[in-house]
Amino acid sequence: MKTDILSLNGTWTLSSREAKVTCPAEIPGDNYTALEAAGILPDPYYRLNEDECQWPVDKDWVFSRSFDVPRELLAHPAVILEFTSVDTVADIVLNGHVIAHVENEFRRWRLEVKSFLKAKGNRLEVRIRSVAGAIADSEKKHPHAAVESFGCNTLHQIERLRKCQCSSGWDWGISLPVSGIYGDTSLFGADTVTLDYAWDEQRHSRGAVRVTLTAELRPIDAAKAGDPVEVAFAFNGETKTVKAAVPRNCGPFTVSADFTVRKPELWWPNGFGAQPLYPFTVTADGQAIERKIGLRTVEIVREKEGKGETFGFRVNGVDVFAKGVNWIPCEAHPSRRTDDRYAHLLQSVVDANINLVRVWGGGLYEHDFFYDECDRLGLLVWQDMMFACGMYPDWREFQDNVRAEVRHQVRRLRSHPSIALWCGDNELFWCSYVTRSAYALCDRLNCVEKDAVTESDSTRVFWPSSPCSGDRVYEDNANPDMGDTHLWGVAHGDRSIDGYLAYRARFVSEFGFGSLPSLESVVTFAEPGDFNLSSPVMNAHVKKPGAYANFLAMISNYFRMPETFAQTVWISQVKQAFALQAVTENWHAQMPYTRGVMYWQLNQWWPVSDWSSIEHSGFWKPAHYAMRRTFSPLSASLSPAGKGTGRAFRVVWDLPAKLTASVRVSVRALEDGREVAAFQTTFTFPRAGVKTLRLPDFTSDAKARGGLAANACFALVEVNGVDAAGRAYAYSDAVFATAFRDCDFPDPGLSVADIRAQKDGSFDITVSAKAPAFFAWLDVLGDPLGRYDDNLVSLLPGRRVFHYRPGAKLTLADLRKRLTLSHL
Ligand code: BMA
Repeated sequence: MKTDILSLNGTWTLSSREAKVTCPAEIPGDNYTALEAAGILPDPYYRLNEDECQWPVDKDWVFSRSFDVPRELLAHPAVILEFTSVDTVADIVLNGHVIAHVENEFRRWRLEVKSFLKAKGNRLEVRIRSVAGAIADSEKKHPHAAVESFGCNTLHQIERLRKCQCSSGWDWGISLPVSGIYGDTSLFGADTVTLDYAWDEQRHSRGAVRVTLTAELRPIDAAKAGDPVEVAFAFNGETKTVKAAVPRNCGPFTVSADFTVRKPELWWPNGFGAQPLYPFTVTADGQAIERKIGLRTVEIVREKEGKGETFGFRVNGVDVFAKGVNWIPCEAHPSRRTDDRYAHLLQSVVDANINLVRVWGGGLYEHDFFYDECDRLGLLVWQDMMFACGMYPDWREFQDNVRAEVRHQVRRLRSHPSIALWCGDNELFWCSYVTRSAYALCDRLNCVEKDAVTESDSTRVFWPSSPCSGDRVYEDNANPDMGDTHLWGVAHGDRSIDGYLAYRARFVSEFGFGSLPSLESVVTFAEPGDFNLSSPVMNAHVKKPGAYANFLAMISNYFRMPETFAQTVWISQVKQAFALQAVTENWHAQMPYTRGVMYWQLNQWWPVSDWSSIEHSGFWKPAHYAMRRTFSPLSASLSPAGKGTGRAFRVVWDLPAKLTASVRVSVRALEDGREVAAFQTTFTFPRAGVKTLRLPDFTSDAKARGGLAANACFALVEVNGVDAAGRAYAYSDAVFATAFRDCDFPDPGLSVADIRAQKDGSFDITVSAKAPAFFAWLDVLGDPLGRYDDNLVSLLPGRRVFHYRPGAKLTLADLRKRLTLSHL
């Protein structure tokens, strides 16, 4: 918030002399969005259009506009031109003067421009070097640099540019190497200083939190040492004004004020309590920064244990099992990264009982709104620095550029209570493990980052890389006994999940299973003639080489082969849900050895076959419902606990409260669901923990199956619990003695018995089954944002009511027409 400010957002002109193109461009925004809106580029997501949309990468682009400046603004001793983000290598030209050369999408630029301004008819140009040209310029300047991409980008050596690394494609990403101007662009006035950053630091003691608020200020060029500056801090009903002066070196300086919050209401992660936020405002020189902080402590606990050490999150002194997900940028077009999209995705994260989101290092330091939502919703954030899967340059200017970027981003974000940890990168240690010669290079970059992070925020841990085993440990970063681990053996190679079930790790920060997008997404980019896995269009919409073969191999290992394209889509989604759930619940049940599981990945950046649990349209794949069930505070692991132990059911309770639980396991006939054997027990969890139940093993013991063949039965596991405050928790799922492909499933005769419209626009849908149904799935076509209270469930013969909340208004008649039911 600034008193004298002129927004320069709005309609600019985009042009390229080489491409002979001129068209309007909305700023904040990017060249692709503008070119598509002008009909110059086709929709790059459709069929094979990606290929036709690569030429802008070779062109230089100019964004320009004219503007007048109000007299009051020009009356200030300094007028600052602010760019939140310019992507990437560009000259900023004001009224014909090159006022800055910029080379980093992730830095903010504040330029003093008063001497170049006039009251009327100013012309501002941002001349952006073509993405390919900028890489080539760098190669010419530093021809011997050991820069390397490990397989994901279409633009060789994009690592030379400080730009969103997945913008030229990834193993799930379309190549859309955008150029643009993002965030707000404005002019504002300053008399002595600019107010650059504001943050808090907290000291917790019994019954009180001491909060120190700090402002970082930068004197304008005309300021002199000793010039007075007044900074006002308003927090918790008090305002404190601090008188300061421009320091002798006229460089940036900080001013602080202390406050005490008595009887603090603490901020908790999702599931552990509320998220009270305390607003503060810092004002200086007519400029203000407003933030909302949460009172909490957060630690990364690493204690010697066995062969290695623990790795886990502790918030307000309470251990939090991290139920996490990896986040990639939510759209390939920067202009379409809207608040609505963020809000939907993050609410979906919370609704799936997730408490940790990792902002992955190949994407972006996210928009402010993203972190505001995480604060509001109780999502811890694992924040990578933006480096991924490559070897990065180490020449001096590059390092300086990185240092400035990290300083900016950490200062910008550090007041968010959600941010729990800063991490150096994605898989750089891992990649340098592949080519050992890269250790030194990787180390130099990591040290620059570490210095910049710790200098900017001493309250949080800097975790060097994901995955890694600790500070500067380059050789041993796949160690299951230390640090975090990425596990990709199954999804990228094998076809069985058994390897994962037998694996134990401290903290699994990446693993995943892929699927096709739903047919409703497929039809947005493909025509019926393309509906074949090896068609050019379907191949263009999967980026991981061999992914479809992997899907089919895994399907054939667990399920019967699908016969139609539509069935292939559906079974690929079911196998993703099944595999994610089986593996995650197993690791969850290894608590507290394992203290976190973050699956790859939440969202999509365009419609594609990948590992996401939510589609580009916002649609929850079956996997998202499965993960919601898996991540419920009371859950069960239905997989074997380890070799030679027979089938052990483990019940998991991951909240700190006391809980009384009851478990009922009934073995039933597949043909009609009749019960042939049952086991029941009740016990108490004094606190979070895992209870292993040794049951008669129905997989190997025919008696435990009431004499039924192994492929003719299933077990229904029902877990219920009540905590000390009387809150009820429930979990139920089915488990099989053989692979699904070995079973002859009866036709469950699923039908909709009744639909009742509710006053609030939602519906109660009664589904009836004649025989047991597995992976029963409700889907209202044309409503990607619709939500069900539960989905992808096992049904016994009889009726069950599902609550459905449409994403957009829907009549009962429409619902009847569009509701579909599926099952295995
Ligand atoms: C991990 C990620 C991404 C990648 C994903 C799937 O390595 O960090 O780089 O998209 O695996 O391969």
